[in-house]
Amino acid sequence: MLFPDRLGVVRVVCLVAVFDAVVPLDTGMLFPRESSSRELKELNGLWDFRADKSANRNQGFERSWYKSRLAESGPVIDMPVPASYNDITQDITLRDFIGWVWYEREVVVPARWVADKGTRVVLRVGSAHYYSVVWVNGEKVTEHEGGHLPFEAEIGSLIRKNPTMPCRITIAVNNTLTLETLPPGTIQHMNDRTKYPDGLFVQNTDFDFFNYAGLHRPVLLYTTPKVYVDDITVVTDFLDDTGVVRYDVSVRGAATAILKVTLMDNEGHSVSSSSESSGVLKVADVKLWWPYLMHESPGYLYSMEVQLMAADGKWTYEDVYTLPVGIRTVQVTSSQFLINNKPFYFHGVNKHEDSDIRGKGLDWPLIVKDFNLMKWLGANSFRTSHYPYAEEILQMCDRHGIVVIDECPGVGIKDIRSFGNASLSHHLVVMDELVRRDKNHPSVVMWSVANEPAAELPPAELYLKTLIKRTRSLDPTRPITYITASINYASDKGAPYVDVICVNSYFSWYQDSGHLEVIPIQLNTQFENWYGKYQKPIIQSEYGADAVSGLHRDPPVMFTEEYQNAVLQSYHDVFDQKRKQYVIGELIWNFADFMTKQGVTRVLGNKKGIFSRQRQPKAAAFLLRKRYLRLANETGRLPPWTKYPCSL
Ligand code: BDP
Repeated sequence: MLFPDRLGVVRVVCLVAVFDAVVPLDTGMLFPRESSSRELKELNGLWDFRADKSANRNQGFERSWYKSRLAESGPVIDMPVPASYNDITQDITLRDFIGWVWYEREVVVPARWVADKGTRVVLRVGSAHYYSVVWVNGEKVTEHEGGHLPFEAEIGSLIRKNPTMPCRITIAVNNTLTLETLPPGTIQHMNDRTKYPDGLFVQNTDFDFFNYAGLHRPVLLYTTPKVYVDDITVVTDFLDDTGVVRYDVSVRGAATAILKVTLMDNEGHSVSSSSESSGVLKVADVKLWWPYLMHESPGYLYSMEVQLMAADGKWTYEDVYTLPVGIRTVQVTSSQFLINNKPFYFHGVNKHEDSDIRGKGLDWPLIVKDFNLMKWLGANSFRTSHYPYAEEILQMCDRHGIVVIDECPGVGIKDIRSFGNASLSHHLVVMDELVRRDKNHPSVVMWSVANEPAAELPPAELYLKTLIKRTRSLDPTRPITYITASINYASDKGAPYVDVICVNSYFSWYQDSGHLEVIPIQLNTQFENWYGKYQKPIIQSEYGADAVSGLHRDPPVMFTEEYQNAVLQSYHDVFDQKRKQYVIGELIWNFADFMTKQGVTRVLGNKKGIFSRQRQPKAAAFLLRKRYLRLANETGRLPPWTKYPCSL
């Protein structure tokens, strides 16, 4: 009822057939960048907005709200983009709204874009949670499933139909989660009239963060020539002092084009070039991309400029696209994670895209503050728990040398019905979209295909195996993992297929609450069991304890800053024994407090942050900082003169 007809869901009889049936994406998704041939117009700011509060949430479609201005079919309010809509108003029904909301904005398109038929005009939505339908001047241009990845539509011919008309963009977004969405959820209709008001339905989910919704990332228009660089793939390597950049450029709009590919150092000097659409660029005296704290100049980036020239009978086309390129390698052995052939130890955080008022909306002050905090903390890495983060964040990681485990939105997959064909088909498409978007980021060193799926259920092993196999075929160069919960040892069913074991555990918290003394034994057992069975390197991908900022008690009691510190300290003692063997990383849960759905275990959200939601440190932040700087000194291979003083 809440969804219009879905496009593109291929239904086949068995999971293996699903693998073959999902057609790989055949267009690129390069991040929109200005160049001498490409212009860009951001559509951030205020949009008209209305939630469809009709009983079946379908009035907007029934009455075709997209056909005329939204304000003509009913009242609208101001809504900032990018932002989640949930915390913007005082309306409790909007905060907890389930169903379609409608955004609209009129745009003045530069006259040249309209006049020049040799120009493509592309509308791009950075992310909209969860399901979106887009119209331009009342005509549908695209729809997209999935809340954390970009989608586009070419709208040039549409806006040329009537050049005097302003370009009216309407986007309907539905946050409903079903058994087949990612993450999954269920809608429950509360039909007992002795208990619930007429028409009440609720969204049930099995994940621990608020289901924020809306236009979460920038919406923009950009241009390319009709013949254009559609995609670029780079894979890097090095031998002694020589860097190796294997690349592949795909061109659209013409059968042939003349290309010039130039790799430049960070001062703009050409270091290698080619005129082939795919090939190998060799870089003498290569400057490798190194992680933060592993090298005195981390995050070194070259620029790959791709110039294209093409002609048809009437026109000539020129396109220029510049891609940042970091040259580095990643490998996994039975006990180590190697970056540029050197052991890398993950000392980092798990994050959320989450903050006051904006919810999951992209916010530059927040992004820069978070990077400053991560660097202050001595964190060299983070995991994009539990969904892909904004590309703008990954670009910051590339430049600052922050290593990323890139996770898809496969979180809360607990119901056996979410392991069926339709779910798997969609999950495969999401991995496709994720790899296509993020494949060229040097900071991304591993894919995570799911968080704590109920891997013990009968269909789960084949589901995970298929997912991992597909991801490996999309990107054979990066290791793959999924995140397991150590409390549920049976959740290891996908472990034979991963490269790195990632384990979450909350000893002395969800089990044996208050008993700090269990941590050394249980954590040791956890590691020995996993390594004994699989002989693969292990990352402690989550651990931690809730602490309400400013709550103190000594001896430590749960929810105080002292207890959070004590949990961390006990975990660290075990990490220090095991990291000499096969433990290759530790990621605290969580970087900052974050909002969740309401429930008896959450007081205004999850408080396992080492920073508050407003990014102020708890005691644990100082404990962790001391540790991370020490770890950087011990494992980071910095030359002695750049060692970081732990006493800071
Ligand atoms: C883990 C989940 C994470 C939760 C965390 C917790 O992966 O999303 O927020 O537990 O309970 O199992 O704090």
